[in-house]
Amino acid sequence: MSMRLRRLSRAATAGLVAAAALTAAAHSAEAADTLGSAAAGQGRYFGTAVAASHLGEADYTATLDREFSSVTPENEMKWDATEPSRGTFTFTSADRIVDHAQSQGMDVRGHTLVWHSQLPSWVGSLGASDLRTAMKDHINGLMGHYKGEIHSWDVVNEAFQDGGSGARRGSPFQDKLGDGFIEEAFRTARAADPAAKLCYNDYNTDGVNAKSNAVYDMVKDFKSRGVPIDCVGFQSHFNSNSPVPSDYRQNLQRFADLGVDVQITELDIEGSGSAQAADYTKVVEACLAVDRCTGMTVWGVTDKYSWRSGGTPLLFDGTYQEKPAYDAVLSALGGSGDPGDPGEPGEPGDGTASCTATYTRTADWNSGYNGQVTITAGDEPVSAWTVTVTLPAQQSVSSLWNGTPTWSGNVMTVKPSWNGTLAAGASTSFGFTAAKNGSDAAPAVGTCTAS
Ligand code: G2I
Repeated sequence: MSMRLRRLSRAATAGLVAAAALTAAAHSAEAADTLGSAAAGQGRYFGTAVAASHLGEADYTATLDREFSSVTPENEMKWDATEPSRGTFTFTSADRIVDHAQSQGMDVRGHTLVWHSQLPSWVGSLGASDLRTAMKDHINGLMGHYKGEIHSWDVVNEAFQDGGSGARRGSPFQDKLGDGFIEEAFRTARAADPAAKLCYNDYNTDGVNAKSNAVYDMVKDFKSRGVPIDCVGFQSHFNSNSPVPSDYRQNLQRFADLGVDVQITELDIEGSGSAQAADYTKVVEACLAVDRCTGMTVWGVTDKYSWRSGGTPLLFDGTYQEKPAYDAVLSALGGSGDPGDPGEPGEPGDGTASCTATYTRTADWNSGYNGQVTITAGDEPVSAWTVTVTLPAQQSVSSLWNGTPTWSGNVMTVKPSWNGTLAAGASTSFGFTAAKNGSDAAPAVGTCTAS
């Protein structure tokens, strides 16, 4: 399995991150902070689980791009999605998410390499020696493909049982390879991508209890023996049966004190209104109180696509409206939801046109792809816009529609053809066909300027 060619050079990545920071700064000067920019002010990321199938929905993608600084593919990197039959890897859906995240300067969490669930049946039918080889091949296949592109990997997920025993959960890995499979997975992962943080991830480990004690003992043992582990993920799926524990912060802290980062990896809290908002506040405050709590991820953008949609557990409702929980999280992060005084400089109504640009790949084939850049006007009408798109050096554009390009090296500057005039908040887009010429990397979309 060869590493994917789309990997951005460090310089290009730094440029993207700088562009994203500029966008965030420009945005906060104009109106309210976002979750991502407010969390960045606290030295944290604020992420969400993303499903590739929703990226074509404009409101979904606009909310994602505006608010979040990190993404976790919800299902697309799991074993059944990536290696449905032995040795045959499929990355199409996961690549869509990674490409999108990179086009927005977002980090990516990898989820997950070794897990008993969403495991294709062929894995369960292997004998011990074959299973060990297959597990290592799977780790190498995924981590190799995304080498240098993943901030943190959930190397092993949910390997402990619920209940009071603190025992390991039965799985093909546990049953055939014994406790040592976790250590083998982490050692393999470190070699596969030394730049990625390696996490153990689980649920019902959010407070101090028998299960979290068992994970704690494992991490302590790993640290004492030099088994490579960098972080522990606390999924944090809460509802009335499993409320935010009163010792949440204390539990995060004791893990951090072992010398690992802690991350809140799949946060959702069923409920609504001020009660839900108060629970979200507790979680954010707990993370901010622990120096090594490096970031938070909510398990979805909108209630309507949540795995627990009936419990409305997320920050945006089914029509992408901000819920009281959103305001609570933003405020706990030190952000401001205050839209300011209309008409004041830097606020809506000040007469300054602005725009944002987002990129998606709309079609993909062996030798080429179609890209689309969507331009959205800010709080004022726009009469003209300009967007720069930097193509990877090898690629070339064979046609472009609904825009007028000029070229300088591999940078194309695109202005409107017929579609310069936009009402406040309205969108238009241009499209192009590119030849890959050996590079499948995503282009970088620069800042949108408007007049
Ligand atoms: O169960 C909640 C999460 C617990 N921790 C690990 C996470 O990976 C897990 O995520 C959920 C996804 O949110 C669901 O979307 O994992 C589920 C599977 O264990 C995901 O559900 C599956 C459905 O069961 C499948 O029927 C469906 O085909 O999602 C698949 C893709 O939509």
